[in-house]
Order: sequence, then C-alpha cells, then structure tokens
Amino acid sequence: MKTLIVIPTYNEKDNIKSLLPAIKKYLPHADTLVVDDASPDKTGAAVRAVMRVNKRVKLMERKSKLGLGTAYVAGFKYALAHNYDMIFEMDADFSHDPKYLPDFIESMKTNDLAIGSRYINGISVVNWPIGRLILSKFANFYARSITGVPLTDLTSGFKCYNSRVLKAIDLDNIHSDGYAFQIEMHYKAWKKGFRIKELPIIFIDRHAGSSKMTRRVMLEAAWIVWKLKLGLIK
Ligand SMILES: Nc1nc2c(ncn2[C@@H]2O[C@H](COP(=O)(O)OP(=O)(O)OP(=O)(O)O)[C@@H](O)[C@H]2O)c(=O)[nH]1
Ligand SMILES: [Mg+2]
Repeated sequence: MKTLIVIPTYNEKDNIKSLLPAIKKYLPHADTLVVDDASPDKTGAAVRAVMRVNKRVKLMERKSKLGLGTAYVAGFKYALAHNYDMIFEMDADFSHDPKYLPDFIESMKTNDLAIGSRYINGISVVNWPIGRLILSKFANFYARSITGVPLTDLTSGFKCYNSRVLKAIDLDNIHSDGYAFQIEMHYKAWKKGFRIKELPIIFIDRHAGSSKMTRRVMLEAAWIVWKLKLGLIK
C-alpha cells in the first residue's frame, strides 16, 4: 500500500525538523509531503535539509499563505496524481503524535477513513487552556447536532483516507479552510456512505511556534454546518 502523509506548514521550522524523523521511525515505508506556504521562518529550507538524508520526504512550496484547506487539497491532488492508496492528514506541531500512525494503518484494513479523536474516551487533551477546550467541545456539539454526522471529533485534523474517499469527493468544490475544512470533509465522506472509524488519541498542545486560530476560522466553521445542512454545498 502506497502511503502519503500530508503536512501543511506555516512557520513550523522547529517542529518539522523533529517531526519528520519521528514519522520515519513509526512508518518507515510512508512518504511525507510538506505543503509550505512560504513560511517567513524558513520552514521550507529546514525541510530541504531533511530531504538530503531522507528520500521519502517531499516538499510543495506555495508562493504565499493560501490557507490550510487549499494546502490539503493541493496535497490530496498530488496523492491521487501519484497513485497513493492511503493519505494521511497531520499537523506539524506535535499535537498529532506520530506514535499513532501504525494504529491508523491497522484500522484502515476495515475502514475507508480513520479519524483521531480527542473526545472518544472522555476528554484526551493535554495543556490546552480551559477556554480553548470549551470552545472545541462546544464546536463539536454544535456541528454534530446540526449536521447529524455521528462523530465525537468533527474538527479533528489527524486522519487517514483511503484514496477511494478522496476520489469520490469533488476536490475543486471544497468551500472551507480552517476547522470548517475538516467538518466539510467528514460530512461529505459520511454522506457518501464510507466506513468511518474514530480512534482514541491523546492530543497535546503544540510544542513550539504559534497558533493560527482566528475569529474568522471560528465563524467559518459555525457557518459551514448550516451550508452543509441546508444543501447549499454539494
Ligand atoms: N500551508 C499552510 N499550512 C498552514 C496554514 N495555516 C496553518 N497551517 C498549518 O496547519 C497545521 C494546523 O495549524 P495550527 O496553527 O496548529 O492550528 P491549530 O491546531 O488549530 O491551532 P494550534 O495548535 O493552537 O496552533 C499546522 O501544521 C500549521 O503550520 C496555511 O495557511 N498554509
Ligand atoms: Mg495545532
């Protein structure tokens, strides 16, 4: 099975340097594609340095900060063009512990989409301020109630798709970017009847660097659930 791990980055130089070797340790046969948006901290140069010693690492460099959703879509299109069978989404900041990668591969034997969930066994989030946790829990409750998607962590960005799922979703018709992007992808995969499994993960606040979470990201997520529910997005 050809496997690709897509990691979008914006100013993740310190994290990506240690994440790439950690991925190699847990999934030595997977390729990794970093999609970097011209990070001012020179994340791209840090990735190129790793590429000299690790041929499984690839870099897609975009000209400016174009957003998380379009970075993933670009990565997915690369994956389909290069015939990958399993495609992971993962953050660069160590919130998504690479030690779980083999668990996803195991789960994909019987599922089309495996999602790392922070909320499947109570709450498994470490080092988040209480306000952020409440916001995330509320966002999930809200999105689940309105869309009906039976997942505990609709905004999770740690997951593995079978290429079948990405082929079935029109990647040129994705309307959202931050957390909304995750909700939209989960909704579309669920609507199409794919087998979805949530796996328990412990989510740890980012190691280094700063958050790109904004009010705009939250409002977009609040709005997307209605657009999905009302059929304004196909
Ligand atoms: N290529 C690209 N990557 C991005 C962009 N925005 C965020 N990212 C990356 O997407 C991943 C998730 O973003 P984070 O900033 O960690 O967002 P978050 O997980 O909601 O918030 P924190 O963990 O609190 O920072 C990280 O690897 C970011 O570097 C973007 O516009 N373009
Ligand atoms: Mg993060």
